Amino acid sequence: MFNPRFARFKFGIISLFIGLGVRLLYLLYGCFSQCPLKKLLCSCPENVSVSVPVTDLLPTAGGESLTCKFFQELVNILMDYIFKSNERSSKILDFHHPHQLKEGLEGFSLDLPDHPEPLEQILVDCRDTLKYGVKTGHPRFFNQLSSGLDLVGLAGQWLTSTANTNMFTYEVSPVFLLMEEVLLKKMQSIVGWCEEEGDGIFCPGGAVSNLYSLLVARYDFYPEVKTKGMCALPRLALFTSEHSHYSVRKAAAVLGMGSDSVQVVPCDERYPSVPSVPHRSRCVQGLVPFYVNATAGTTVYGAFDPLTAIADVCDRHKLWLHVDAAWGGGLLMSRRHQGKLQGIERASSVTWNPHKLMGAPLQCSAILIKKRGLLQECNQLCAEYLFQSDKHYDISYDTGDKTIQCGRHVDVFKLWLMWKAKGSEGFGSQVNKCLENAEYLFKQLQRRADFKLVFESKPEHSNVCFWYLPPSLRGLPPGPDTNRRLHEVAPQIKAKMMEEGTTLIGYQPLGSNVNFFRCVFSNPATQHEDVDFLLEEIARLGSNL
Ligand code: ABU
Repeated sequence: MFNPRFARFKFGIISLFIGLGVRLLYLLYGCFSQCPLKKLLCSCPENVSVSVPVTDLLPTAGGESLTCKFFQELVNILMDYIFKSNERSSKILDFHHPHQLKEGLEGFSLDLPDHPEPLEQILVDCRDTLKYGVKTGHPRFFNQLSSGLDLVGLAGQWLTSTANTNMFTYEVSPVFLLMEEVLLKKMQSIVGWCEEEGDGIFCPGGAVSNLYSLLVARYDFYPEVKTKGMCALPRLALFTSEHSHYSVRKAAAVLGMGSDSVQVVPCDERYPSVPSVPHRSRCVQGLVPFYVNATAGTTVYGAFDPLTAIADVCDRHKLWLHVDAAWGGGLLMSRRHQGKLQGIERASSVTWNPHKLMGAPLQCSAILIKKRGLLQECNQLCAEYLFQSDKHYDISYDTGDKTIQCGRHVDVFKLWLMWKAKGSEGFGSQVNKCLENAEYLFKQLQRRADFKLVFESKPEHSNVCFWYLPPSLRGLPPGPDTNRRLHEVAPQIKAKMMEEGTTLIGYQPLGSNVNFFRCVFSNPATQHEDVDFLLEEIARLGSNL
């Protein structure tokens, strides 16, 4: 029924918001017209042509105007991409098969020329590279644990590339190394370690972080391994759940223990059965147990291993406890969800990837080691051309010898800058939003007859796993034949999805579960309307299967 008082009230509220919006735009314009970026862009000459060779850029004398123009054009290309990534109607990908990209498309050629191409062509190459790539920042990209495009993080990444330095010594990375120390201390305190505890390093991805944990754990028990190798050690055993990340097995193989040294702890639906984690004093098939990996946020199900119970077993049997919180670590930023990692403070090492749930641009992954000094002892070789002991500053900041790398990318600045821009609270809200989206999807799936959840209980993380049931499979009795047909549904829908490029989601089989979709939320740009779109799109693409 029409209520004139309510209508006047609504009109008043709408007018207020429009008024505020106009003022805000005016204010932003005012700020922009004063801002250094505007001044820089406006100082770039308009009449400079980029149809010249790259050799005319700086450091060629007088190359300032052209350099400025080149970057202005590049910024335009990047801005166009960023705007498109945020437009729901734009495609996430313009899919082509590898042979098509290799053959070349509309002037875009991967071949490397003998003669220089003009800057104009270089800019076209930049644009085309983005055109045929995947917009992982699109609100409807659900394919990977890392998604979204944090603009402050992007600014940080750009600054890092501009600085173009190496993280091995303080003499070439003074500010970045101190930022790394600040970040590691902050993350260690969030994990729950005390002031005197904690060491770590940022390294290239969660798999490498996990490899570090195994490397350092082995060194802690058997320091002779560094010089004598595996032949000086008993055959070792390590433990990890069947749903843990494959990098644990890979690390065992890389480190010469062999992937057979990994004892896979079976899972009861989502969780490992703790009692089967072993005793260090007792050999398991002739192997000596020394290390347990517990996962905080499994890759597919987003499940949290029972950390406290596993820590009890590790304490009792003096085993190294590593927590792979590559995916789940972000939940520590949320007061609402951090309790799911109860017990992580008892870990001897932790993997935590801010490039996943915290949205830092790829890549940004930390290995945190509780015992200080171990990383350095384990890895240092004191190459004198880099790590001279007679430098005039505090050489403990030459942290490069802690790593297994020599050259190391600056992965910290973007995270440090994002932390400044959001504060810890901002990260907390971002994480909460991702998990709220997961809960929303879960509720939608509960209501629909054309989808089936893999787990009936509420998701712990932002992973939601489900099957789509096409009309031809609805109502069929469960059994091997139905399963065989269901197994083919997700790949067929995914193929169509990639061809159409409207959204993107991953699928996989796991254990006895045939191919199912895994939706993950880590992009704060995603809204409920995108979740609704995803379900409608899967139903549309699968309607005739
Ligand atoms: N464990 C690396 C990330 C895998 C994923 O995005 O699904």
